[in-house]
Amino acid sequence: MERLLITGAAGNVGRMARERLSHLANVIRLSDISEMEPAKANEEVIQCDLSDAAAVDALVEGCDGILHLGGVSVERTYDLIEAANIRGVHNLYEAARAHGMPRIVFASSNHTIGFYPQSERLTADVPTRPDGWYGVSKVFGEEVAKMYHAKFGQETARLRIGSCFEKPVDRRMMATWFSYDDFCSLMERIFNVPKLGCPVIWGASANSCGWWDNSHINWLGWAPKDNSEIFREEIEKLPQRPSDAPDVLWQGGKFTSGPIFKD
Ligand code: NAI
Ligand code: 15L
Repeated sequence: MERLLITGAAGNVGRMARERLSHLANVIRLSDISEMEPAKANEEVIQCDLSDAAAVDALVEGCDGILHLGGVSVERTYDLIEAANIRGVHNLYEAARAHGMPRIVFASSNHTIGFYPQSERLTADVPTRPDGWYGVSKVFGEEVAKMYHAKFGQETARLRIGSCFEKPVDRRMMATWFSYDDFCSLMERIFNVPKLGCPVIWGASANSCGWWDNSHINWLGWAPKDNSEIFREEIEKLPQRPSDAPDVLWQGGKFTSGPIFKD
């Protein structure tokens, strides 16, 4: 690619992507509402609020790929979620439509299906069961991507990320962990495959106790390599959780029992 836009570049995954995915394009354009490290060689740094349509239009111009990580990433008030994840996604897709439809990776979340029990194994076509306003906003993003694909041919990887962190920190994350290496190898595939379409992709490593079936995207030629079992000993040292605790019952864990935030 000539120019890859990474939104949410000041965040957890964004900082990792900035470090590890610079080879994907000649220029990496980094954006966030928060301050970022100054631009290094081959980088552009542009502070931008995703809810500002004109700013997002200018941000997307000249990009031939977008890794859309920006937005509210946990449960918050409806207003905060609406600005970043609803209006923000609208602005991004409209900007993409105006500027040549660069391929998009939309960072969706397991909280689109949080109210499935941990005892179930899911394929990508199960109906969504969001576990809060955050999860609902990610369902919205996935549906916007689907609509823009059907209507205009806009390509998007609707990436339902489990838990993309250095390592799992609790028992639930043994199933949901998505290693940084596996995340990066997936980005390499998505941005290099000749035809992508608009698939839902489960963003998880090859965890032995995982819940999600990615066999529908075998054609992509991507297979995760890491397995959370290497952390099993460490995780088993943690105190046992009650069998009726939300993080033991539901795939979305604690998000399922969280409050509706009001300021
Ligand atoms: P994060 O919260 O660390 O990063 C998100 C970034 O978006 C932040 O730097 C924030 O300043 C920025 N942002 C928030 N509102 C904005 C706005 N109105 N305009 C512009 N930028 C705004 O989240 P993280 O962990 O890096 O996740 C990245 C993406 O992946 C998020 O969209 C999140 O929902 C999604 N995701 C992440 C998972 C994970 O395990 N890390 C799991 C599932 C989904
Ligand atoms: C998410 O969607 C969040 O962005 C992340 O912070 C984690 O909470 C993750 O899901 C998870 O479910 O572990």
